[in-house]
This record gives sequence, structure tokens and C-alpha cells, in this order.
Amino acid sequence: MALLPILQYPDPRLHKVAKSVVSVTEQTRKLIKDMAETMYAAPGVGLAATQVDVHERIVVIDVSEEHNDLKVLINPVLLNAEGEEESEEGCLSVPGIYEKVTRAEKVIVKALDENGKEFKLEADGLLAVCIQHEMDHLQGRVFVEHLSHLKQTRIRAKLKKQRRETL
Ligand code: GNR
Ligand code: NI
Repeated sequence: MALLPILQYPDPRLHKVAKSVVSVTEQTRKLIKDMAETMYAAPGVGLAATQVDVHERIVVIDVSEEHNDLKVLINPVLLNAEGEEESEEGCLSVPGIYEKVTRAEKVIVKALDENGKEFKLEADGLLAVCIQHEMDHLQGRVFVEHLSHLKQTRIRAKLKKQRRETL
């Protein structure tokens, strides 16, 4: 068990595009365990491997209050997206920043689980938002990149100031 350091925006490594997992091995499961532990400790409702500087298509999500509904998505593929909904998002790589983002309201994804078995998942609400947020990370995209350039500039300035003050 280990807590992994989370990359902080604007780190260029957050923009790397993750590669598909070729085979789900013991090593994959070890990484997933550490990612889940890191997500719960943060605390967060999701974590993409990109955020812990591993550029493979692996995501963990748990939107339950009790932390007892871990979802592992390896090589996730969006099969369907419908509707639009705006909701406030945050990100463990962009601490203290919360902004509204418009995403699909409902999604259907397929992925492999930690045993390499394919499954489909239909989601709405926070789970749907989180799936899309994490799949963005795997493409090297951070949620603030959905915002205007002016907002992005202000966010970078705010993060710099925050970091100066906590150093
Ligand atoms: O913990 C998180 N909360 C959250 C809230 C609204 C929309 C998306 C998220 S994901 C975020 C964890 C994270 O950064 N995942 O990449
Ligand atoms: Ni995030």
C-alpha cells in the first residue's frame, strides 16, 4: 500500500496522452490499489493514472459516500453520450479551484475491470461527470481547459499565489 504523489497543474506531464493497457497483470492491480488508496486519502471521487505520472489508460472512481463502490476502468471507451448538463467540478491536480463545466448528461462506457474482464457501465449524475473528467485526463486534458483563456490565466495566477503562501 502506498500513497502516490499527485501532479499539480500546470505540470506538462498532465498533458501526456495515456497508452492502452496491453494486458492486465499483477503490476496493474498493484497500481490500481495504490491509486484507490491515494484517491480515498485525498479525498477525491476519482483519479486517473495520468495524475500520478503513469501514462496508461487506467481510472479509479468511487462516488459513494461510504467509499464502498470502487469502479476500476481500464482502457475505457465511450459508447454513447447524450444530453448536456452543467455542474461544478474540482480536480485533485488543481486544488481549491471549482468551476462549472458542461458535459454530457448520460454516458455509456465499456472498459476492462481489474481482472481484465470487459463490462459496460451506464451513468448519469456525478458518476457520468466523473467518468468524462477522468477520460479527459487520459487524453492529457485538465478540466480548466474547458474554460475561457481568461479564466485559465486567472486560475494559474491563483494557484501560484496559493503555492507561494503554503511554501
Ligand atoms: O474529487 C474530485 N471531485 C470531482 C468533483 C466534480 C467533478 C469531478 C471531480 S473528479 C475529482 C478528482 C479528480 O481530480 N479526478 O481526476
Ligand atoms: Ni481531475
